Amino acid sequence: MSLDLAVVARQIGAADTGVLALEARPAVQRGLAEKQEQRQKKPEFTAEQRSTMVGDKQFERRWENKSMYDLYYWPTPNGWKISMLLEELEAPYNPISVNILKGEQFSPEFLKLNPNHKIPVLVDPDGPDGKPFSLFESGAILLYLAEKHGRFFAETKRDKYEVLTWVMFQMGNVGPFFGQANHFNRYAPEDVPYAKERYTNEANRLLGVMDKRLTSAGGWLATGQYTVADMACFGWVRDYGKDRETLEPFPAVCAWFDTIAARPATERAVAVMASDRKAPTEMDDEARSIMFGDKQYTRR
Ligand SMILES: N[C@@H](CCC(=O)N[C@@H](CS)C(=O)NCC(=O)O)C(=O)O
Repeated sequence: MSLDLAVVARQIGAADTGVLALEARPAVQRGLAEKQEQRQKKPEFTAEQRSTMVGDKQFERRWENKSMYDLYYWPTPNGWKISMLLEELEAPYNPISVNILKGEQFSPEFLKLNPNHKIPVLVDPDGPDGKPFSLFESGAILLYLAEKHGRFFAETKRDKYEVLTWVMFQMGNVGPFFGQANHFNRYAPEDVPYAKERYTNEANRLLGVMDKRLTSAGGWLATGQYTVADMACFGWVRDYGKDRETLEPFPAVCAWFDTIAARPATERAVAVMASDRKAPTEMDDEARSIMFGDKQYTRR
């Protein structure tokens, strides 16, 4: 995997001296100057180019550009939320692969960033106090970035709490229940009809709540415009509603979903590491143990 203990240590402020000394080396300075020149010629990178910028390259880029975020990432609904926002913001970021099917989330380096061993994690080299700042929990990351960049959030206090309400709605309801519905419908090793029915009913109930809200609130969940609350829910609807028939009873959700899916930023965001995603049928026993079995439940 692309995690480097020294890099992580630096990001979270537990700096490793070997890493800090690198900046001063002439070869590194030359490399940085060349990269700076290239950047001036071609400042924008495609999502695909960015997704390959791991390891040394990613490390060098951190020195160059204090506004370059690191996004510890895997292409899932919780990961997409953050790549969607970063792409909308056109903020420079390094997507760093954390292959959760291979157990990379359990590495000591990653546990320092998120003791709950889940993606996404964002590291801002220029945190609120000017020092590197690391966050986990996708809702917190969305709100942090939206506030920092002053976009996709709110101008007034009333709107701010509308956005918070619908972000919390996603974090407390949509994520957990859609997640369980997907688990029992697609991944569970045995058929558990009661669980399938309960979580499918809950997911559909939540789609109904969203449908009503979108109908009465101008086509967006929170404030009548596109905000992080919509981004938070989009990936879950995309995953749960893979089979379009699931969404058809909810026309306002369908319209909302298609509008967001068609945004160029969304297209770029969901393309990041897309080829690494595995269907449930492609998961081997090792991946199942990591996600749902003994490896997942080892106390760390
Ligand atoms: N509440 C967390 C949930 C994050 C989450 O469940 N991430 C999953 C992928 S979507 C993960 O990393 N799972 C790995 C594991 O549980 O070991 C958030 O919103 O950030």
